Amino acid sequence: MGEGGGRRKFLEPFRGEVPDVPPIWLMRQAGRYLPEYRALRAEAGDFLTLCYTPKLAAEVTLQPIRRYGFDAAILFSDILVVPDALGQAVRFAEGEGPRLDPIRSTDAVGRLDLARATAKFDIVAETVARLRQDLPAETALIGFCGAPWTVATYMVQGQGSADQVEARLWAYRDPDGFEALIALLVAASIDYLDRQVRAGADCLMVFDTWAGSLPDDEFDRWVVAPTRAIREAVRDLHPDVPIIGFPRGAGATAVWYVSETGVDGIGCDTATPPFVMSEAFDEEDVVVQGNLDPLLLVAGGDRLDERVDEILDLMRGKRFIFNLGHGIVPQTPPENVARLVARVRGQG
Ligand code: 1CP
Repeated sequence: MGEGGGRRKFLEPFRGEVPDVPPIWLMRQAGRYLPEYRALRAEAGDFLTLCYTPKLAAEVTLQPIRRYGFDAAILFSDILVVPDALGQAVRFAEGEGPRLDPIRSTDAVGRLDLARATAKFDIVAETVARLRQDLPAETALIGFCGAPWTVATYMVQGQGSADQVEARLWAYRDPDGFEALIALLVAASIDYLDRQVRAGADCLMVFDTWAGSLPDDEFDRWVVAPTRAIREAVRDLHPDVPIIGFPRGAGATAVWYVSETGVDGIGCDTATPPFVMSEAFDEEDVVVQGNLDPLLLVAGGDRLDERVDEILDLMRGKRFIFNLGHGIVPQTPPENVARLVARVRGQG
């Protein structure tokens, strides 16, 4: 943990404290809803160039901190940096989302290379190091990776998909072959997260956006087991650095996910009712984070205030971090974000 870590409000819930006002940050708090992001993105041209240029990636990370003073900054990068670094070229076509040449065999997994990935991981670590210098001392810095299952869904499908069919079928038809891909991603994620912490990240988050597409037995093998392996390895290396898991769509299985993986924080998605969020994890030693609907942040107005108050009331007295239930969407009016932050802090 970086110097000054003791003063970071964001970390208090992980130390067993319950601040009167919960810490707040938002998933995708840097991004297209901010005019200053769009300007910098146009300058960088390609999205991955932005991710691999420490000066620019650090600047994008800082933009929402300057505007809103969030309690945590999240490294600006993407979960698909890992497959790109491993040698499966990733392209971000304008307005289309990511494109990759699909990997569907053990041979193709064998052509990926963790040793060569570290050069690109180090570029990201350089962004983290810059940020730790440039961020206000009271702002925590969150590093992250995609969970092996979610990253694999993009690697196997070759793009984003609604139902992750290709990865799910490969996992059923050839579990040992698919396991080779997951094992490589576990090793790569551990190495990547370790470099981020050594460069100055105070907390880590593992995004499992597509955890909810798996039935329980497959969930255990492809979501829980890899996340536990990452959690254990990173805890051995950095016992004081908390990890937040985000098994989006896990529903009632989220409690099982917490107890089996040992994550220190649980990100609740939009579909989790706040009264469940406030009680379901009472038996677990875990900080709860969530879960305002990102579209309510687009709509704004009284409904936004009412829902924020409802979540705050239900989570009072808990170890809680205010966040959305999924990332900010591009059409979000920046002034609604300011309104949300003020409301959570009792200033609006
Ligand atoms: O055109 C642009 O400017 C790119 C849009 C964009 C941005 C702003 C992408 C492409 N990635 C990001 C940043 C990003 N992605 C962050 C930065 C930190 C932050 O402010 O939160 C993080 C943490 C992510 C993580 C990420 N990328 C996830 C997991 C979280 C989630 O939102 O579910 C996933 C699934 C991705 C893949 C991805 N990257 C980008 C897009 C458009 C997508 C989704 C593709 C799809 O499923 O179709």
